[in-house]
Amino acid sequence: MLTEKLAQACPDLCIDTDPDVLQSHGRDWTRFREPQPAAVVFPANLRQVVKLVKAARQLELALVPSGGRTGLSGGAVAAHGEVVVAMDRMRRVLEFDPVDRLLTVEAGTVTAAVQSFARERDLFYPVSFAAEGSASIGGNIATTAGGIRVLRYGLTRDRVAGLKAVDGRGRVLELNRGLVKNASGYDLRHLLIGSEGTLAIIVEATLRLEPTPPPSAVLLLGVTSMPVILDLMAELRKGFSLSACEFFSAEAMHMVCKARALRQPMDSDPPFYLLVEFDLPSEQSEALLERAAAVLEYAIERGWAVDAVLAQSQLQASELWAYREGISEAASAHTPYKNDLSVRLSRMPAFLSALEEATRRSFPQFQVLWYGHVGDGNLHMNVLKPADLDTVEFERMCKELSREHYELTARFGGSISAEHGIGLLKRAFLAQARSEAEIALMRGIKQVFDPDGILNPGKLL
Ligand code: 2HG
Ligand code: ZN
Repeated sequence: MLTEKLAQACPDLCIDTDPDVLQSHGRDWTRFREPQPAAVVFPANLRQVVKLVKAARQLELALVPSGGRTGLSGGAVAAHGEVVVAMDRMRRVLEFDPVDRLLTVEAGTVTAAVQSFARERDLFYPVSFAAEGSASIGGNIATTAGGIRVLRYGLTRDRVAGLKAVDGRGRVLELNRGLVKNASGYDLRHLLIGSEGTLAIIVEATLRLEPTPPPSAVLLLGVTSMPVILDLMAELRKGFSLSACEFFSAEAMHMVCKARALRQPMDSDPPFYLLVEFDLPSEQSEALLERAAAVLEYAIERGWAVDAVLAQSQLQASELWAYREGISEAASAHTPYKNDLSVRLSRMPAFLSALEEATRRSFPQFQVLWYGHVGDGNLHMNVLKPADLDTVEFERMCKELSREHYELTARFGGSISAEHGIGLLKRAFLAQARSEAEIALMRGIKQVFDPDGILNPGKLL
């Protein structure tokens, strides 16, 4: 048996073949593929990862790197007898330097643990999203996770100052080493970021922390249509320093309220909601709150908004955030087919209505939840499975619909994955998103890093 040979080659590596562990670690949050790994291994350090990769190369074993398994594109799914490389035992903080504001952690470190570490030292790790309590830094880097604060702080890509990783030949790469400036040739760090475990196994990351932001307020606006969201945003950007800007539809609000037994925040039931977070430093708070009231009055006069709720305390703010952050989990009961699209902000309303029209025309029976990070042009379009439809048939229909959606995405100059990655589920559509020349280059790069194709085969490319 291959796993026995692996155990012989890596005697101090923890190898698990318990059926429950194969189930739990062989998948991510997607539910369209059944996990079927041969084994799950839990390396404890860099040396073990190197040994594992070298052994896998000899034994022709495919390796699937796995972090918090919260992915939404099947990037960490092992459905074909692969060996899952779970980073659960590699969660140490390795180094922190307050002068550089750099934190080096092992790849399995949970995102929320990085946030807490920073907070305890009066610093701030800005990458934040609903799954941050389980998602790992290695996984965040593999997909260049975005989340709710991209508007101000950028993506995970913008936080990574250094990487240590093991390529498909078992070579250790130490990339960029925390430098700000480094013009010494190709920046391989950026090739690994977003490569979904297909080029190397990320073992350590050096992350850039930020100063603690000033106090903030959260404003939830009930708005009358998608296009006016952009008008409202433009108006708000004139007078406020925004750190987040999210939108969601009434259907998404209804679903969260039902799933979490929450009351709707407004008496009215507007078709869309816009949630913004803005700095509210105490010395300016009175003036800023007056300004917020004036913007709201203006928005209501113009017919853009119908109502608003303002949260100033931490507790109130988290109550408003719960409406947005609960959507993905609430939708999961409906086996959603997820689309993670992005376009330039200015094109978002026309793009959304084109997607809506295509869906209505081809599959009028499908209900769609619309939500996303409107501040950075990222639209999460969740198509919900009708209760009486078989999952396999639903996926087939959604893939058919995706062809239309991705044609529209190309026409609007957008991307078929903003922050969740291509993984297994979107692989068939890569050619609709990237040119032949780009894909040929990607294949060439893959060949250089992983000549035997043992790292996450079948994902992305
Ligand atoms: C979010 O923004 C996540 O809530 C998940 O990226 C989106 O589940 C989704 O489609
Ligand atoms: Zn998102």
